[in-house]
Amino acid sequence: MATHIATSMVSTMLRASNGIQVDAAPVKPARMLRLYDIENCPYCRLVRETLTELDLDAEIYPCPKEGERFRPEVVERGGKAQFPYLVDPNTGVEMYESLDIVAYLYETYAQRDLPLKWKAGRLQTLGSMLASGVRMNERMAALPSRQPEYMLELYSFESSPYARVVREQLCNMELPYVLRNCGRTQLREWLLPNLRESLNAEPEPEAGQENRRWLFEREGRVAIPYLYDPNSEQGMFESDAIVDYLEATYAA
Ligand SMILES: N[C@@H](CCC(=O)N[C@@H](CS)C(=O)NCC(=O)O)C(=O)O
Repeated sequence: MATHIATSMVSTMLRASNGIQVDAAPVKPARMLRLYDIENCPYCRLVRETLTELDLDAEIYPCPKEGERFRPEVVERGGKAQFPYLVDPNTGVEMYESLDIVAYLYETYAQRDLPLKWKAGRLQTLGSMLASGVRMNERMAALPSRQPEYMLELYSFESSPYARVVREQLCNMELPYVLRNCGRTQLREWLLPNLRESLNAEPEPEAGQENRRWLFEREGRVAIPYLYDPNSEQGMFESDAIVDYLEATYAA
C-alpha cells in the first residue's frame, strides 16, 4: 500500500497546483454534467481538474479498457470509443476532446476567459501524460462488479493522492458515481486532517463550498476522500477503508 500511495503522490506533484484550488463557476448546471471517463487517462484528468477548479459536480461513468458497462453508450452517442466524452443535459451539448471540453466548461459555466494555462493546453496534456505514466502499473482494466441501485457519491478533489486511489478502484469496477468536488479555498484546508485535529484548527467551510459544508455538518470534520453510499446510507473516510468496502460490497 505504501508504494501504491507514493506513486499517487508523485502523480499529484507532477500536476503541481492543478486540480486543488477553487475559483468557483458563478453558473451551476441545473442538471448534473455526465462524464465518460478513464481515471488514469491523461486527457480525462484535464477535464476533472477543471471540474475541481470550477467547483462543478458531475456524474462519472467509468470506461476502463475492456469495460462493457458504459463504453457502448459512448460509441452509440458519439460514434467512437474515445474518452473523455462529456454530456451536458442542460444544453444538449455532447463532445469529445479534453481541451474543447475545458474551454466549453469555462465558456458556459465560468463565463470568463480561459486561463493562460489552458490556452497552453498542449503543455498541460504533456504534464498529465507524465502523471499518468507513474500510475501505469495500476490496473485500468475492468473488474467485475454488481451495479448499485443508487449512484455512490465521492467527496474528492482531483489532486488528492488518496482520492485518486478510490477513483481508480471505482473506475476498475465500472461503478458509476457522483463526483462531489471539494477543492480548497482557504489556507487552513492545506493542513492535514490529523494535524488540524491536534491543533484544534478544523476550518469551517466557506459559504458556497456546499460539498465541504455538507460533510462538515454530517461528520463534524472534512477529510478527503469520503464515500457516501445511499444504498446502505453509510458514509466513510479513509481510502483503504473505502476500497475494502467497495470490494466487499460490490465485487461480483
Ligand atoms: N485528443 C483526445 C485524446 C483522447 C484519447 O486518446 N483518449 C484515450 C484514453 S487516454 C482513449 O479514448 N482511448 C480509447 C480507449 O481507451 O478505448 C482528447 O484530448 O480528449
